[in-house]
Amino acid sequence: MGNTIFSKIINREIPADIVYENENILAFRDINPQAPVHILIIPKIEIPTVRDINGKEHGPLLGEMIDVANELAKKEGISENGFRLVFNCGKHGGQEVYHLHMHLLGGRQMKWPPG
Ligand code: DGP
Repeated sequence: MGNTIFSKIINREIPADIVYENENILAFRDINPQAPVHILIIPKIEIPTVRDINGKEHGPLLGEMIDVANELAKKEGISENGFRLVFNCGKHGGQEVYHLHMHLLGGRQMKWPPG
């Protein structure tokens, strides 16, 4: 089961710096960090993109992903100054890995608009 590099991380087939895990969610540090704190929060079930999300079905899971982001932001000391949560979706969204993931970025001033 699992076609992406993130499935391999979930299955411990390749290593990652895992910072959080429960039965539904895994969080680990991005291999190519774009900020002092850059963590990827992923569901363990395979959902390729935001396009595949159905609010009714996946709402609780997405809520849990945000709870994890808030918990990790506090733990990493970036909650008070703020942070950014990003889902890249598809080609124009800049998505590289087709296993749903939320980027938690913080520890520096973010710019807008994004590149
Ligand atoms: P996106 O462009 O939204 O699909 O972001 C994918 C992110 O995944 C990108 O920031 C780099 C990260 N990444 C890719 N491969 C690995 C890996 O093997 N390990 C870790 N920790 N991160 C990875």
